[in-house]
Amino acid sequence: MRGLAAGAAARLDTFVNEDRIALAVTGLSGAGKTVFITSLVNNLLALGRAAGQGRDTLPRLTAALRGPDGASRLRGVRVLAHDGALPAFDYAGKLASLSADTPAWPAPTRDMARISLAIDVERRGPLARRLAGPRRVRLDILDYPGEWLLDLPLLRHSFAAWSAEALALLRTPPRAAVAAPFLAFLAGLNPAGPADAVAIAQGHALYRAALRGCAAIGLRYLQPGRFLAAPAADDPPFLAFFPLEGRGATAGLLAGRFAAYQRHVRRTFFDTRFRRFDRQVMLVDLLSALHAGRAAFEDTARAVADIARGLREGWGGGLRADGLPLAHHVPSVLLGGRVVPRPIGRVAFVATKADHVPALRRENLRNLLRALAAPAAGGLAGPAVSYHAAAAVLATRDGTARIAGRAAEVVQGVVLGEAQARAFHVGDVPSGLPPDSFWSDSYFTLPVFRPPRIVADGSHGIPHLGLDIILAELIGDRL
Ligand SMILES: Nc1nc2c(ncn2[C@@H]2O[C@H](COP(=O)(O)OP(=O)(O)OP(=O)(O)O)[C@@H](O)[C@H]2O)c(=O)[nH]1
Ligand SMILES: [Mg+2]
Repeated sequence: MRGLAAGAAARLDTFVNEDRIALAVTGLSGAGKTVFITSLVNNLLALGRAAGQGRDTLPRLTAALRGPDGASRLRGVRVLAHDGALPAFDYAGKLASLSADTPAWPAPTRDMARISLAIDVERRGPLARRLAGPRRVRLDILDYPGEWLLDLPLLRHSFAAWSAEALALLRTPPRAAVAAPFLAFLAGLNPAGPADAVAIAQGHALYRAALRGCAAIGLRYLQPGRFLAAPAADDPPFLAFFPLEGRGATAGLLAGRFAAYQRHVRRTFFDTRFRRFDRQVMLVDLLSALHAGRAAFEDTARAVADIARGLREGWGGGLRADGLPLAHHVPSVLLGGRVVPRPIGRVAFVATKADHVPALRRENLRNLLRALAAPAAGGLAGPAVSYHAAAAVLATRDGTARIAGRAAEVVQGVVLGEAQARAFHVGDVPSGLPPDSFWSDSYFTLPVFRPPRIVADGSHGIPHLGLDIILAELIGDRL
């Protein structure tokens, strides 16, 4: 009896005092997800450790955490033990490489990973404080590849419509040159002929090679995203498709595989994982896209717009009409703990690595991102969408230098492998879709800077630009 009462009291305590925020961090490969999460965790831990005693690593979040008396309501932050349901985000390993004697950026990651923090906060009002204990907010942070999101728009299409769109793109430069072997294969294939397993396997391999070739020249709008990874031994047979126009046995077979793939994506990603997020960060490396040239930039723009649209339709439930019986809904192992599905409440689009450009250009960068994403994401009832230009790890200082006889705003940083800081004027950042003339001045450079010195024990936080504003915007309301 007493046990039952204790159990009920514990459940009541959990219900009243615990909250859970599921924050998904995504972006195409190299966008800066791993660095972003490492810095975010490090700065939250440093802030929690200081508990109002001065080391304010995230000023705007601190402001959101201020109680009516002006004092910080933050009582502590710690990393929760991993529950093993998903690969753990290797925070210690990433921090070790950033804070090593010779600091290095963490290596690229491929899989999704999760880290959970416990944030203890005092309640806002004096009455609430008297009636209930401090709140425990569990922040689950998930790192997942944006390439998966690029598959969401694919769910909207029939095989014929997808094929027509994909092939029209592949036949356009610069894709056409990279995809030449696949296009030649298609030219020799009779869609009305019998479905030949060997030819279909060859077509699939060539299509995959074409997508990877496109990725190698900086293109980003590549579907399905899963084809960019090396083929795995346990790939299901329905994955082996490629776009094909026309009717016939081969086209029919490929359409069947395409439909099976759509069901698979819906079931494994959309219906289970995707629905559990309630806050979303979408990181975009616009500077690298500008650096890679017009075709790569336009491809990134298309990817951003499509992802924004996919997220929006996810928010609105527009893609969920799969009609699968309940038994097909795999229980979520993704975020662990109590899973209470709720719609995504807030989304932050972030242009990353903004420490490559001085302050004025950062504003342009933010506006450029807004111009790319807002037409697809904005103007909706539903989630609050914000736009940012940020650097999760600040590797430069702003400065001025004389360039061609005139004072110019620059950033000063040490290029990886060099010893001395140098001034960089990487190029202009357009504040909206770049005009044609932008692409004729090909002087946009993008050095890889050495990460700053970071105190390994995590007590000082990691210098950043704007991480606090993003956090305040995304989770401030729930703390
Ligand atoms: N200067 C600077 N460089 C950054 C910053 N964030 C990321 N970078 C650079 O971008 C590279 C990629 O960052 P990651 O965090 O590994 O990117 P990711 O999205 O996790 O990439 P994948 O794991 O390959 O998908 C890093 O190795 C750094 O060179 C930043 O805030 N400032
Ligand atoms: Mg990564």
